[in-house]
Amino acid sequence: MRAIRVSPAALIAVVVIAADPAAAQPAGANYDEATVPAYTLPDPLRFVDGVPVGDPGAWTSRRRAEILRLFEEHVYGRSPGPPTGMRFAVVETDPRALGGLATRRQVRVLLDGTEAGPAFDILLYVPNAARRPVPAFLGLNFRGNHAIHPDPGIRLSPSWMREGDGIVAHRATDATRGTDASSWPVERILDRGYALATVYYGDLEPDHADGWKDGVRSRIGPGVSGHFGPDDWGAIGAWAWGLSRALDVLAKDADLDGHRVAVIGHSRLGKTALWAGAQDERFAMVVSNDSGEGGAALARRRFGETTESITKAFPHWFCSRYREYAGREDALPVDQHLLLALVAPRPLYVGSATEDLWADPRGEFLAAKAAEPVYRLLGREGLGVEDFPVPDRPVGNTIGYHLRRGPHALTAYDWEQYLGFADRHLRSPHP
Ligand code: GTR
Repeated sequence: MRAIRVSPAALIAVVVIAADPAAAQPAGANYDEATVPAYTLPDPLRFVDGVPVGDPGAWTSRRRAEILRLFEEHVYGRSPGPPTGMRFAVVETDPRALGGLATRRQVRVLLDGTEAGPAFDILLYVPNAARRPVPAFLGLNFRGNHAIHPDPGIRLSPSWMREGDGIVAHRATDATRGTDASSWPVERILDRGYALATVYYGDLEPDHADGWKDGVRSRIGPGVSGHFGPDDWGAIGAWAWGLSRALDVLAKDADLDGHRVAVIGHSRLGKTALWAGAQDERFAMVVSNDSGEGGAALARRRFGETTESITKAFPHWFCSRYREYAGREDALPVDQHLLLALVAPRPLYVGSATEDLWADPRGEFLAAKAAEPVYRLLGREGLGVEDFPVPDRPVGNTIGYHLRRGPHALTAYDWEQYLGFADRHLRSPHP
């Protein structure tokens, strides 16, 4: 081993850089709490015309629908309903997977009922030791089902992948098996009595500007005509729609309790989990991990990523009207606390990380806090704390929140909190 000489000054510089998470974030954004301008959020408990939402019935029957429509029209776009003719086939089963810990099932979902039509693959593990029907977590993954665990029985995804280690001509090779395992502590989830279902998000739509041409949006809904209106669905809409289609299938599985399925996602897929959970009330619990701008973080708070940066870098994620709000967040008829409020009264967990300033952890906490009046109206406590917590101290009640120490990632620590939260809220079987 070769000795490297480091001067004390260089050492200090290294320490300073390591202690300044903003240094690791994309440049050009505001990371200074002192310079965040004042903003006013839309009141969740007031209709657009200013009339107060006086009781739970007014929320459930009218205000909820009003907010959902605003998110469709201005942020994510409208999604079609379930497709006609959808069918699925269990293409592989192993009752003794992972050394006997779980039953593995792989399900091919044919969205228009034809082999040639749009399709996606569900990977499902059901813990063998758990009493049926089992509660489940469902989440989209970034690198293919085969990347969540080295289990050689998982079918290698044939779908388009972003270039990277082990990807050849945009297709996965065996070298990518298990490469995303750190985000998916599969054995731990199963040991805790939960099933895990996952789908590769690229099955629904490859994540790039022209991805819609090879995804569900070119085959189902308005994109079939080759034209998207300002409030037609974007990629997040398509991915979220896919989560609902996966739930359609999981709800028919006798081993699972379709009334106790939590939807989870990290980063852009955290935005997607929130939008899926907001629209589809069959999801019994919603988990957003480091979802940031366009997810749990307030758009009006000028900290980290902004509407301008996200709509420039990822215009395909949203409906095209959303771009009109770049630099004019105050003109948006919604903000992200209203998205969180759409989950009420169901349990909602928002996870942030100290070094993920781009996602604005404090803005995520404040959005959860600002969703609380809706939980209260519906007889739930919500967060139940006033102050932004210190790192690694999870807080909350029907809304959970933590600020994990560390970078932008979905980690074993995050999962521990989500599993504990699920234990508190999804434990007892649905009547
Ligand atoms: C970033 C994007 C974030 C977040 C992240 C991710 O580049 O700006 O909004 O979604 O990607 O999904 O990893």
